[in-house]
Amino acid sequence: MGLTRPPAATMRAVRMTAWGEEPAYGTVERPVPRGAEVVVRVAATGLCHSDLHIADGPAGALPYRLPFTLGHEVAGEISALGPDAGGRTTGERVVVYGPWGCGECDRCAAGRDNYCDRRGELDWHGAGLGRDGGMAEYVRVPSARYLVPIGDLPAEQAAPLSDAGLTSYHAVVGVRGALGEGTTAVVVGVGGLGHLAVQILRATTPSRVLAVDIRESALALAHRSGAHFATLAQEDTARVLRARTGGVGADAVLDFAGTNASLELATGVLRPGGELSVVGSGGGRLTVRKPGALPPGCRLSLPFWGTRAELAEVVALARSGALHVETERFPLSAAAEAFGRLRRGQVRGRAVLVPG
Ligand code: FEH
Ligand code: ZN
Ligand code: ZN
Repeated sequence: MGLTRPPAATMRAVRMTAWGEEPAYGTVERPVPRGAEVVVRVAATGLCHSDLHIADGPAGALPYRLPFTLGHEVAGEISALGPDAGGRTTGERVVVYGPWGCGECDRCAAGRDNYCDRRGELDWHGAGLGRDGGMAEYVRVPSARYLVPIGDLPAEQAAPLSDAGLTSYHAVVGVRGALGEGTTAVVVGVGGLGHLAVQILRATTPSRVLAVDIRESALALAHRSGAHFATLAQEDTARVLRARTGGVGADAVLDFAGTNASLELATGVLRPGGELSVVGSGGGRLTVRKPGALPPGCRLSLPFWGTRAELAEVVALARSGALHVETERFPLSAAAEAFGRLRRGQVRGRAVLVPG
């Protein structure tokens, strides 16, 4: 009698199965690691606006092939190691570095997979981005180099560090040269990323931190996160903020909205020689012209996610107690509710999905 293979183990997952349709909560085969791969048992996965862009985007907008599991902001513990995945142990608690690159170019070799030179050739961009991600009970990671130990950090705190935390940290690192003693940083948008940026600025620079948002609830979050001043975005906000800088303007503006309104505000607040970091993907437009509205000597950056080394630095900040992520917890099975709440701007801080 022929040997029969035992039935494959299964798991629950939130998957993109058709473009323009709500992701489906269903059952798929549980991943098994091959070669240098590592399987992580997921404890928490953050929900990002990019997940909405993927879920709501039309066919052809992204190079990804269906179906795949969403979730690019993942924490859990190592549950299985491929035969070539040396140096790690099962049970180790980790956060997953999400922007997987080609793994061969100079950028990937340097741990800057977020700026992989071959990104344009790939039909995926990382965990939950065309490859199966962590909105599931298990996730298969291509290599242990994408895993950062989190020690005893709660998974619900650790997961958002891999995207919201890392993206905010990378943006602050990019402008930190302008943020010495006596300077001012402005954070536009105090949501899942912005509230962490406020904390990271307070923990890693001597700057005064001013925060702006369109929601009253976000102003309270800004204050809880350590902002020296927080105000609603209104007609005269640039004047109000500039007054808080003694009239010289902000040495750095980190725009987590990236809309026409936020970019206009940033332009009106920026100090000559200041840094504008456009982090949010709000589709806003900025005219770069000389002479023009932007002050002389200003520098513009469009940071994307962060590096593997920076993820370890963010985790270390969080483990030191310098970072607290405001989260709203949803069971994985309630992912559709979480997506809806995020779409309606009704999530305070970061939504986190928890399997089981
Ligand atoms: C991921 C993939 C593509 C675009 C933007 C993102 C961000 O969510 C990463 O922080
Ligand atoms: Zn994201
Ligand atoms: Zn690469």
